[in-house]
Amino acid sequence: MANQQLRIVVIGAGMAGILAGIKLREAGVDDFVIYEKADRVGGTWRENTYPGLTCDTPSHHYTYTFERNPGWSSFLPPGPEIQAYFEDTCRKYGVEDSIRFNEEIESAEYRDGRWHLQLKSGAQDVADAVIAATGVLHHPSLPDIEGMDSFRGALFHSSRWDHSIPLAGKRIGVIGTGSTGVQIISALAGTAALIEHYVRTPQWIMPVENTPYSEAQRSTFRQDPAALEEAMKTEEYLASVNSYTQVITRENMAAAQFWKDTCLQNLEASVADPELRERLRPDHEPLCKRLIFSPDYYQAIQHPQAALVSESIERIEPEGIRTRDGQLHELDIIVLATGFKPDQFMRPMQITGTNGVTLESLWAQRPKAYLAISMPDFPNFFMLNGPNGPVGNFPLIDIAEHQWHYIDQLLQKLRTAQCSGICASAGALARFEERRIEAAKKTVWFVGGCKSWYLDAEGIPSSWPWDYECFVSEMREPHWSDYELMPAPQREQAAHSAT
Ligand code: N01
Repeated sequence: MANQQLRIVVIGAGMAGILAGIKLREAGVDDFVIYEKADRVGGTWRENTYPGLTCDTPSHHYTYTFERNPGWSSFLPPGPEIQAYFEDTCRKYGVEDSIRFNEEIESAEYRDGRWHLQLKSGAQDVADAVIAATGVLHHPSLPDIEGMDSFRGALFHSSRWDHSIPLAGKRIGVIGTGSTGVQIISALAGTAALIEHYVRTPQWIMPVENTPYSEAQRSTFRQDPAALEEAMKTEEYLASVNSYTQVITRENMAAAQFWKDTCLQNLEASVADPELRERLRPDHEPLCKRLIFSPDYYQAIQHPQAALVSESIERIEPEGIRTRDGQLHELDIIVLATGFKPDQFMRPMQITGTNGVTLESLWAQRPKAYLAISMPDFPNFFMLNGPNGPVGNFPLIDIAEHQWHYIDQLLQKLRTAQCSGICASAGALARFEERRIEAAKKTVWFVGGCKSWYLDAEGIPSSWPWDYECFVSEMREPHWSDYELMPAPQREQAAHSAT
């Protein structure tokens, strides 16, 4: 079948956008561009620069499968090393030349069989297909605390860290007990004159050894990629992901007990003061919120210059935080480690599909996409890490690679001119949503009854509610009967670069 040259636009140059660039290049697609609103690649790893930033996926598993990194300094990869890895990989695979930095897409409209894109800079582009790789947890969620504007010191969200402010000798308050807040406390205890952790909901903390890799190990990994793969096998990471998922889907209560016992032992063995221990003890089921992996949080919070504040926040005043018991906690810096809005995806872009259907109307109730990838009325618009994917469950790079394998098969239909447009049918999305919501209501995120970023506005968990095998199997090959194919048009191939 004839191979049709497609013009493809990728949105975002984070982990998933870079992957798309590498894979498009590998497939011989030359006519593509990646629009990136910032001035550098890296997505979440570019935006988050807070002290202690670390990924809790073992470092050797936090790479593309085709580009391992023998040089990680430790078992858990530090944020700056991850950022450097993406920058290096992007350069190595020649993707950087295809990225237009400081270009934000304002709107995308499907008209006359193609996507018409309007950029904030005033430039325009026209594409046969769009790949949205815009990330998930990137729009900061700011708390609604009275008096926040009145604070005289520095106040910022964890993903907008102000590095112009020295930390040594300062009194710092950190609000939030997710992975971010815990990592910041661990990094700053002992550096700051005082670090206070404002904990509304104590979290389960899974112990993890963050062992450094020696120069000898790194050298072995460099010289012998098989040794690296072998070392990865011994980490049994996939088994751990499977066990974790079985707790989420509540298929294996023995696994749930294992995770709970391990976290409990960590608490009992690490925190000496019984009163502090009780204030750190969670009252919800483990994994109901995103589990926290930390080698040193309990040690950090017991540092003489650290304090756990369990009293809830009344308001923020010019001098600091006033808690409900009337106490004023005088502070120089307040960090809002209060998480992200998980329902934004490529918004605030205005996206309009066929027959004037807008993304806002499709997502009026909640963000949704067939298998997290495709939406009816949005032909040739595909998402990496779109809504209802396994974000927070499985390693994100692995997810994106599987999703690319799937998307590539959809693109292949276009490349071989079997159709001019392809998207999931309305029926397929409705059936998928029904199945997904039914499964979501059986997960620990729902049954456990706690509040977390996994839940949508109606309290339904939004992440993939099935196990890893199910995800991998769904990504192997599209069920073509779930797709609508628009007939291939007889149209001229024009040159379509941004103007
Ligand atoms: O955010 P979160 P995060 N007053 O939403 C609290 C990924 N990540 O940035 O639980 C007081 O988890 C809120 O309290 P509560 C990872 O997937 C990964 O930490 O609602 N507190 C909660 O404690 C993670 O799950 C890595 O009672 C308020 C916290 O803020 C996701 O990002 C590293 C409040 C928000 O926790 C998000 O993590 C870092 C208020 N008004 C992050 N409002 C890796 O290692 C909110 N809170 C890969």
